[in-house]
Amino acid sequence: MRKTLLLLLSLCLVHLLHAEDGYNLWLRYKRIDNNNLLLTSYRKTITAIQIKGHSPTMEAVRKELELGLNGLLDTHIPTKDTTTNTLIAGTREALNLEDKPTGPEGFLIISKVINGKHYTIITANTETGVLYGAFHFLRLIQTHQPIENLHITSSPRVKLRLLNHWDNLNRYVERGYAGISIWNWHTLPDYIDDRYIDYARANASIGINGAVLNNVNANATILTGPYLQKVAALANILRPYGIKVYLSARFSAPMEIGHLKTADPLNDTVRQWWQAKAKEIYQLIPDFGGFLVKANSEGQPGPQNYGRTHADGANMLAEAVAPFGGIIIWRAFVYDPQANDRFKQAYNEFTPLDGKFRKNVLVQVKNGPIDFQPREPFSPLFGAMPQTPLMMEFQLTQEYLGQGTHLVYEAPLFKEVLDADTYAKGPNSTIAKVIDGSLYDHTLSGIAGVSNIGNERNWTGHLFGQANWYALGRLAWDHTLSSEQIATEWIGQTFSNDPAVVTSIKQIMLASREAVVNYMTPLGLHHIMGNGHHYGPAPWSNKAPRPDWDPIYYHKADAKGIGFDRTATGTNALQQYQPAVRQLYADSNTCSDQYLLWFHHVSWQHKMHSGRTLWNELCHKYQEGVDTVSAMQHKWEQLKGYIDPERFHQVQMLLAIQHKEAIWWRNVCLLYFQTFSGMPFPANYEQPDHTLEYYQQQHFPYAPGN
Ligand code: GCV
Repeated sequence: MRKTLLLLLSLCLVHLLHAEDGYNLWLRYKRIDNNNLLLTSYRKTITAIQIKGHSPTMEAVRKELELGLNGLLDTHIPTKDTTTNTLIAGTREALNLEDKPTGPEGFLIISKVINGKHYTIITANTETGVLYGAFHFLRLIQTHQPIENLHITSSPRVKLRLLNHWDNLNRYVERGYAGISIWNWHTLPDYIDDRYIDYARANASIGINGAVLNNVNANATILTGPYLQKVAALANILRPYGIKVYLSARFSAPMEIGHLKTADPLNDTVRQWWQAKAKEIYQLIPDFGGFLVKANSEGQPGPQNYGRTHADGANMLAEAVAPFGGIIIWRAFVYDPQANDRFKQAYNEFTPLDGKFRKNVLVQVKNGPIDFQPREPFSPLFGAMPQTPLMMEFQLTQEYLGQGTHLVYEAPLFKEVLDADTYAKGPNSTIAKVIDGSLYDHTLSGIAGVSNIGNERNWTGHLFGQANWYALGRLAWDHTLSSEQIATEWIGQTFSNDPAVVTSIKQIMLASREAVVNYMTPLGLHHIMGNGHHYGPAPWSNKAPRPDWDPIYYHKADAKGIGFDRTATGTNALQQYQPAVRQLYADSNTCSDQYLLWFHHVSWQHKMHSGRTLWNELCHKYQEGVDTVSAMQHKWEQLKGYIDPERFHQVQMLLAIQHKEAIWWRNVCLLYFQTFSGMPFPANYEQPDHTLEYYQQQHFPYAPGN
């Protein structure tokens, strides 16, 4: 009896050890599945590993290759000098090679026969480059690519590839849906959680090379001595993985922690305070990246409090970090309740400052002119500030995309923006070229993703949130990759390389972004979610502390029609784009459906490209969104048995929530807009099963992330 119990217990333990809880992200390194031929060929090609060097970074390379290869090939690969079929990793200098990898972060992976012996060599100009090469090599194996005859050169197109954590010092994450902050400020600097190292590995594996540790709604305490010790401890962990730490700086810190009377950027004492602070930081963290600043936005202090400009503020900080090689990332997310259109504010405030920023300043611009909506036209700032390096800000955390419970693969959104043409220097002046610096010859370039990471076991709450983190890194490295390629890689590493599984999951992922647009904000609707928490639909909302936080400000529905007229007869925000872009949107008859209500107030009877009236098209799109989620659920159900039960079940439950909420969005929006259109729901669509009043009575005081 006792023996049977023990056996059962150990079986349970084995099961637990192998339970897939998502913690290992895309670095699972499971034995090559379903392909013995491939496994045999990999085992033949790599029989030993040789690592040149013992620095912390080369140790990271060694550990990762050992962990990865031993797991994937399910055999012990010795680390030693051996006669043949060896994987060698080292810098070009250490290996004394003639082959030339590119740049400080690029790598080269080549198969070579030397004196009749077969070698696979991973090399780079720097150790970080070697680490990136090692991760790439493991990715090849994890995604079942051939490795016998390699000649791969790769280097990042964008220089700064950052995560922006909106993490507060009390560990509450603004717009975070995956638990509390992974940074345990209370136990730092003495307690080093293993998770910090796994965070570094995951980021390095996709080329992320910087992390802004704290919320842009910043607390000055992070800049005090004790906290800088904690920041330094994290910097020490992340450094071997090529990741620099950055901090969000509160503009009024000289007053709050420096006890000065002002934070005026042109005041000498204030300048000296920041210079001394920078010196203090760099003594502790010699490779500190720099500061990210949200100023004069949503109540945050900034240079305008003193009648100064964004450039005055940014330049003061830039001057302080310049001697140490630091940079300033100054956000362009500004808007003013007095203005007639929030859309126009960032352009109006920033374009006059082009050419006035110091060399070590980047201006960070959100992808769209409003705020990370399911679909936005690109921000007109891209292409409008030729003398200033502009950094892209995407949002990984799904504040407006179903938060922690909806499966939305964001790569198609990122690609749509990066591939958009600004026409700033004629056709093919894409945003990708603005961002990677090539359009205007900038050496500084950057992409940031607002992190979706928390302390939940699987890091991102929704397992598929991991794919958005992954996609950000991969696109920042190479924005020419397609959403589909990135999805294929991620699925192969995260779930399985079985073609049937890859195809099904890919279909789900690739359909998901358009689905969320359709069931939340089709045809160019935007910002019609609940106030404050931003959870769920509330298109009727009209009581926010500022009009530009109210949905009614954006949809402008009335008896005549719906949409925001941003043409010359309205706010003329369209004027901020180049003529060729304006032309795309200016006429409501030729403007693509996707952006119609972003730029036009059109009648309910307006004839759409489909031949339907606007009202019927709206009903059609909302239904299409719901139907796509049903199809996603159906596809997922078919994967039962192909995916471990833990992750299968988790996603299954979340898809059910997504479906329920897609219906909620559809019903609420159509019932509410019907009060203006006065038109019936087409009979062939599902009819709302509650009244508008029912939905208006729902309240969500504890919705997360606010
Ligand atoms: C960090 C939106 C979000 C805020 C966020 C802000 C920003 O307004 O709702 O939570 O604040 O963007 O990007 O600064």
